[in-house]
Amino acid sequence: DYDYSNYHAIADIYSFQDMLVAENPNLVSKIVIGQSYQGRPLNVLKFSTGGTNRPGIWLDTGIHSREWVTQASGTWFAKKIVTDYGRDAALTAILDKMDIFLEIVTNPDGYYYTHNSNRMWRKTRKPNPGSSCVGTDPNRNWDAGFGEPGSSDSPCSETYRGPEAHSESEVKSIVDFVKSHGNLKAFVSIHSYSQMILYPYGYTSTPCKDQSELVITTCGICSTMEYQASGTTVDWTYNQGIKYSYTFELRDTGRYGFILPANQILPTAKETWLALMAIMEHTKDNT
Ligand code: 0X9
Ligand code: ZN
Repeated sequence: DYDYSNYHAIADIYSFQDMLVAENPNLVSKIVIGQSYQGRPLNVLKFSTGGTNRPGIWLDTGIHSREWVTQASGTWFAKKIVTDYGRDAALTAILDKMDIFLEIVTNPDGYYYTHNSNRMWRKTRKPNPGSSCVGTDPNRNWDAGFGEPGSSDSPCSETYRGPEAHSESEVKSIVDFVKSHGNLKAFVSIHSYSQMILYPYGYTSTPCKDQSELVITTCGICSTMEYQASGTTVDWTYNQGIKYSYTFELRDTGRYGFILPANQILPTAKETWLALMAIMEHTKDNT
């Protein structure tokens, strides 16, 4: 049985996904939205109880590969959804109206690299012509304030934005999916660390037009910006018309940072699920 209280190699997470589909064929399917630079599949779990192109909720974890508590939490969310459907009234009501899409290993080449070479790797693993430095920051690569302050044009930077918007297959595959789906209503991109919920924008201090609604939905610990960051995922999804677009930053606030001890995985996943449920319910009630 899968051990949700420990960190896992990419092969384990991939087989977990296939098992979940095999055990819950009427609820879960696997969509391959593309492949990574090194050729790994970009797997998305689709949780759906029927219908055609129902309004959708997107969740992604691990776009920054070293943020291990996020992929681990994503795995737990997947199990939680199949456990709670038909048992928990709130989750059941969400899935009777909407589909949930969950990409757990959003940067698979980076995740593999964090297990086998450098635990602190953040970016993609695509080489940069003319530089010995590898990789692009997949949270600076989106076409939303791309190239503005809050990202770097240096391939050696941890926030290198890439040669152009959507240059990274791991990003472009989500872009293509979002556009072809056309009916996503919420989008939560999950990072660590700092324990915050962020809403658009990161690339400009101009408030987004839904700021007042985005704040009341969940907050507590919500804010915009944090620090300026351009080309981020949820600024792009918000500008695509997905109103409920949030970046989460999970545990902790810096004591362990990215190297969060495994005994904090379950508490992190459980507290994060409460915030996700609040956003998903609000989305359902306003869609
Ligand atoms: O800098 C990032 O990409 C995110 N933090 S992380 O430590 N996970 O890398 C935060 C981006 C959030 N957006 C804004 N700062 N507006
Ligand atoms: Zn991150």
